[in-house]
Amino acid sequence: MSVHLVNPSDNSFGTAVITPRWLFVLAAATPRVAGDPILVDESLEQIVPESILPGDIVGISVHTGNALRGYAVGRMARERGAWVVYGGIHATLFPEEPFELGQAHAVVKGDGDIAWGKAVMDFLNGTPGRIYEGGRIDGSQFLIARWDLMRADKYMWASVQTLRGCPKHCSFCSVWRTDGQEPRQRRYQNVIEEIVKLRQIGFRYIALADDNFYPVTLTDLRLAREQNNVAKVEQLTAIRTERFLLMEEMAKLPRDMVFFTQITMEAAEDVDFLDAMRKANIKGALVGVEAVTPEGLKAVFKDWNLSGDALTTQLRTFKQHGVHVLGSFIFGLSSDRPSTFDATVEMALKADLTFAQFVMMTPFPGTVDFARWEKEQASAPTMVDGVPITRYWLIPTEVRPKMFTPHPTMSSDEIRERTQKVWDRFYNWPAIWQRSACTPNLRARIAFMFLSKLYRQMYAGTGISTDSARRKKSKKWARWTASQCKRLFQASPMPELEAPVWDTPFLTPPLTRLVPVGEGGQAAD
Ligand code: B12
Ligand code: SF4
Repeated sequence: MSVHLVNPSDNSFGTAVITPRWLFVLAAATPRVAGDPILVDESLEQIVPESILPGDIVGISVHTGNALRGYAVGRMARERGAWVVYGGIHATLFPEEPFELGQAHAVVKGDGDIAWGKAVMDFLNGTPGRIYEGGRIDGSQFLIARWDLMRADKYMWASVQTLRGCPKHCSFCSVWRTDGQEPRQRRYQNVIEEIVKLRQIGFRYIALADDNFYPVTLTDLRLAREQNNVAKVEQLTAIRTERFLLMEEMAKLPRDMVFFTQITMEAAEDVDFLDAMRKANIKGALVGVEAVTPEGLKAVFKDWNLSGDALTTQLRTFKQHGVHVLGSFIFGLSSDRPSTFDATVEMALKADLTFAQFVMMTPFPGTVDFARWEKEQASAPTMVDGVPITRYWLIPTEVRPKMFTPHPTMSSDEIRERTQKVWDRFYNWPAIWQRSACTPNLRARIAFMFLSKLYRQMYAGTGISTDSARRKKSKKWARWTASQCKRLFQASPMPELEAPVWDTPFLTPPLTRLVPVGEGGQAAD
């Protein structure tokens, strides 16, 4: 009997940019009695059906974008006699769907760090459950991933999580609903130990796969103080202190390490935090700008973001403190007009952003936007290929519309074309050349230019283009560039690197006691 963990994807590139962290975390959660799991990342290559034998256990992770492929993998696995278990954000939000369409035996909702071990043991003991409630576990229980099972030559960046959850409540985002508004922070010692393991095997580029690396703002603290809410002040201060402790330890890691994370714009008001990030080698962050107008920000419940000149100044502050910004913008908001596209790209260029992404409004399940849209569609649902549009992830990709919610003044073709032009303008060669001046030498400058083009192809060329010839060409180009870029990220292993010896008594979370494992079974390292 073998355990397989499958990350489904229709697009296999042979190389991937970032490791899908869940694979390596669930590998750590797999009871030892079941042996080392076989990890299949379909963004590298498709699963080989013959590798699955009767009695095997197949764990499949689905987010909304890959659910259809995930269900195909599950049906195939069940036909071959395996036990099929689903998990991930989409299965958490729609736990019945994998039973209806993916031949599931069971679904794990929420965090898998503990629940997966229980599910595997139940299947091994012949007493399978149907729904496992993984819940939202405490940060101290997050597992250290099994990086020893990774094919290190296949990825450019590894991913380590330092916290889950986000106190904000943006209308297009499901994180605050699924992962909670209470930041669940991991012990910094665990984070450092994991990073050290990655550097030992030759990874120096690491994405901190957090929802929001800056969970406590100066405004939060001020308001709690003004309200004389002592407990709140203490709680916020503890979270903030732990952030700084983590960054202090990161600053002691080899200087060639490069970290990237996701953060809210308010961090620009907290220069101590930005300086600590720079010292910790967190060289870049995705900042959700979303919209450049006050109306657009209001529409996405993000009116705490700035607009106009104040926005440009705030974004520039990151770079002034050594943190490059990947600005993220959304097009297709009801307040957008044709002029919004030019205004956005002009602001992105003026604000000195190192990278930018321009995504089209997508109502993801679990969000306020989705709930509103589903309600609107309830009485007379639009159907595509026999599927209600509010279940768009079940529409075959060839006929799936690129935009789902109608815009009051622009057609979706117009929005798509204008979005494409914005990408073209931000990533034209002269603009990239100018931005590449931030690199230390010519070699790095050329690498920067290739990376910019790769990013543009991976995110824009394939996603928003309707022309299939153009899509095919950009995929081919992206695949070639990805294989070239991979080399830029490889570093010599440092097997001699040691994790710090902690001054304060520190215990690895008592995982073996938390996971109900069978005889001889163990949850993690
Ligand atoms: C880091 C990250 C990225 C990174 C890295 C992606 C990668 N290769 O891993 C980047 C920046 C590249 C990215 C891109 C995108 N992302 Co993203 N991303 C995240 C983020 C912040 C963390 C993911 C992560 O690594 N978590 C750490 C692991 C350990 O947690 P986990 O995946 O949740 O897995 C746990 C449980 O879910 C469960 N579990 C998961 N799978 C399984 C399987 C089984 C069998 C079991 C038992 C349990 C189980 O157990 C795990 C451990 O507890 C999440 C937010 C979030 N809170 O999930 C968004 C998130 C997943 N992303 C999202 C989106 C929309 C995207 C993009 C489409 C954005 C865009 N417009 O381009 C792209 C799509 C990329 C793609 N094709 O997959 C949405 C997905 C919404 C949805 N309903 O599907 C999320 C939830 C954020 C949001 N704003 O709502 N993303
Ligand atoms: S978009 Fe970012 S800031 Fe908004 S709720 Fe989601 S994770 Fe938090």
